[in-house]
Amino acid sequence: MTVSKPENITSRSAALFEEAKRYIPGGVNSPVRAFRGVGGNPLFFQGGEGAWLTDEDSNRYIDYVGAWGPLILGHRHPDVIEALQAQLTHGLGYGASTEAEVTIAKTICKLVPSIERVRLVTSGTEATMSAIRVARGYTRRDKVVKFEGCYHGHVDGLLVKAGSGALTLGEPDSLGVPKAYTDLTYVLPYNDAAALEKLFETNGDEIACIIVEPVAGNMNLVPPVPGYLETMRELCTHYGSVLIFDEVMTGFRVALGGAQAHYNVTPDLTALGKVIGGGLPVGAFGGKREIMEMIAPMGPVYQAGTLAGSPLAVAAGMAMLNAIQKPGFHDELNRRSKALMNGLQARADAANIPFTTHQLGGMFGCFFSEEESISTFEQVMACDVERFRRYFHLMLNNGVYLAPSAFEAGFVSAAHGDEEINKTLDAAEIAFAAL
Ligand code: KE4
Repeated sequence: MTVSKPENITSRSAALFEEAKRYIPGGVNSPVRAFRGVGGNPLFFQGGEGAWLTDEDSNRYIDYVGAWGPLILGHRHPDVIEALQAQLTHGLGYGASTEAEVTIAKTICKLVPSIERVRLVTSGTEATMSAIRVARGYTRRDKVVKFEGCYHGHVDGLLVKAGSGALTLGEPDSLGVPKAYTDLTYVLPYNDAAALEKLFETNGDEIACIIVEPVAGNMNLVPPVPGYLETMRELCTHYGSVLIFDEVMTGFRVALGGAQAHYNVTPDLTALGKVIGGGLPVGAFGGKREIMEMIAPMGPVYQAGTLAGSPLAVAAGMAMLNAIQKPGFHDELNRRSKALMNGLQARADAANIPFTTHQLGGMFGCFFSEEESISTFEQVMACDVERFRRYFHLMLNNGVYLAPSAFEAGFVSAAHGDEEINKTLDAAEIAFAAL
């Protein structure tokens, strides 16, 4: 595509961004890509290989976004490419069932035992939206509990104090969402068990469900404090509410069985996405058979999707799920992520930069903060976002592509080897010295 390059444009990415803004709101198809959280023009990428991305000006970067989590094997893993090429010889999709859908459903139920029945959709948003609808249908209740800083996709009733792009834009509440919807949504502080107990004492019998990121990854990375998830489980069991773990990001990433396996807390429903699509559009929601059988065509809760279970997307997802089941996969991913965090911490300390890290499996979070650890939305919001912005661009200029927002987690893939980790730490040493 030839894009006219006005005089003052210094790069092809910038030229493409100017062109994009003439046709796409903000020039992007998802807000966080616009670099509003870090300033400057967004990069446009021409391709990726392993742990590396190449932008439209042929600059190469070590990629810690990984398409926001799906690419746990890195870009263009041979198993995924091969699976896609094989499916292409049969077709792109039929709007009818295929054997591959049975295979991936069986695999998800095997790897996440709390999931007895699962329905595929085409995004994480659809997964969480559908899980909430079936929880409301099952309990015949309307109220939903979510947490400040947690993001579950752009579901109308959940865009209140959302994380991720909504937080990055500094407008946690979204216009266009009727007040009537958000009147049904309680928003509580994350990691505050007392506030949750208090709400259930007064309103437990009207609460259809809790939806939670069992490890918050959309206000940067904030793990649950000990006992927090267990409290949710006890309250939902006692009051007959449905506990929904939104594992769109944590699923298959913090552990093979997700955060629910890591913390040994069993939700009633789970939302999945990202990794299960191998980089193509797949989401899923599933859980207890008695709840999931409320869904059409078996039950009265309607849910549907033209491209649900797309053979191409399922082929990519299955290739990825097979690869991550190899013995030691997650131990090695955890080791590499830990090595990266330890290295960053050591270099920040050496440069006397207040810096805090969290890491779990192939996910990590870095904060410019004096705090030993970060466990609340308030602590996240008190971090030095301006310093993060400078850090982001210093790292970018040294060939490392981090999430363009202080409110996002980072992702390590199996393709991030010693070379990539060491180059990242070298870039960080330069960056910390300049902060
Ligand atoms: P999608 O509808 O974007 O596929 O998934 C929504 C979603 C649901 N739940 C969790 C825990 C999520 O993290 C997400 C989406 N994650 C963001 C990144 N933090 C997607 C990036 C974007 O919005 O462009």
